[in-house]
Amino acid sequence: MLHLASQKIVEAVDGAFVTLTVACLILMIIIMGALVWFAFKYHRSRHPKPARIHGSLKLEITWTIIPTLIALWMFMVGYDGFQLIRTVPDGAYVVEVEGKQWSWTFTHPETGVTDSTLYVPAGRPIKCELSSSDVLHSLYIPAYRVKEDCVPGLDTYLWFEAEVGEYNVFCAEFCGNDHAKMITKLIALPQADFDAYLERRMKLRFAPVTDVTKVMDENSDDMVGMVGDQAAVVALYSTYCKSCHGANGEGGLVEGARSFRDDPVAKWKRGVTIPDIFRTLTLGIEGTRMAAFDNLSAWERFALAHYVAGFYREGPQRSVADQAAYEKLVKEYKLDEQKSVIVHFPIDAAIDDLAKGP
Ligand code: HEC
Ligand SMILES: [Cu+2]
Repeated sequence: MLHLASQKIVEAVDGAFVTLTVACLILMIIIMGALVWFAFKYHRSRHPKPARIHGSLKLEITWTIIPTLIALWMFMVGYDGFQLIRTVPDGAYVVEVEGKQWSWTFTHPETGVTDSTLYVPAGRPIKCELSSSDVLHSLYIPAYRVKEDCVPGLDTYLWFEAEVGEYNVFCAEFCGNDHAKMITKLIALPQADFDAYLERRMKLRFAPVTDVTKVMDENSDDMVGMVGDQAAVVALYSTYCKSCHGANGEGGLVEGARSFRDDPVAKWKRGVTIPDIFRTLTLGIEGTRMAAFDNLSAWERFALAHYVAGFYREGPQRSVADQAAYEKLVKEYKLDEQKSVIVHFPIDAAIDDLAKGP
């Protein structure tokens, strides 16, 4: 086992937990024991005439001082660990974490890479800077015994250090509908693999959208029309869309959430071509719970648009239709002229376009 700086946190938290549980157990035995013993000893059959007691200074001082000392000792037991948890070691790798109904976004500020899975370099302190764009959330990584609230308008943080491996990440703020669904993974990689991960993500993020067709064509043996890495797309969908639209696009998990299996022509507000869905994802639908997903890269939105369209369109004609829709998207937004940074997607043009109506 690696020697991790944050192993001390694990030991302190577990130590405090066990110590306090044992202390409470002992106190419970003493108190409940006395209760039962007195009930027996002073039962009316044995002790028919109750005594009137008017205070006892000695006793009162004793039962004030002893519990105060116990409480102070409990504070010290917790405080040791608390200090470790609050003190981030120098040179920690920073990840920005945003909680949003109902998913996590992890941003690596040096590279601008964002992901819904928390990738970190192993064996190095990681500082998570927490924020929330709507309600309270709480980032919880049980394996490393760290948990901290994300509070809108307040900067909070936590730190840990991970061994190579995969761990659960939860939202522990159980005061609303779907925090329990904000489940993702912490994946700690050796530094070299982590660097490769960042590079891969940067390529995706800053790739011109036209590169996606290449990926599409290369992988198109049988799976014509699916964009890039299907597992990645499914993971994106599970993270950002499933909680409202359902694992199979059946919809209805929150009120009004569109079923992607509906007859599209009759029911969809914004139309069902890839550019239509792409626009829905970029702008959201005002006044509904369908938010803008402009925190996702254009590639991610594009891939999701394909995936969503795939729920109602099956068969080989799909690729043809998608190809045509894709050409339209590229033309409409001049995506082929955009050398790299997709974040500069011409959103104004899209808004003007929408204002014109269907
Ligand atoms: C918080 C719940 C929620 C989440 C998460 C969510 N949606 Fe929606 N979505 C809705 C609701 C509600 C509507 C219906 C809005 C309306 O038209 O009234 C909708 C509508 C849509 C529509 C149809 C728009 C139209 O033309 O009628 C598409 C496409 C869509 N969502 C895609 C997605 C994708 C892709 C994701 C994941 C990136 C996603 N949604 C995440 C709630 C959600
Ligand atoms: Cu939450």
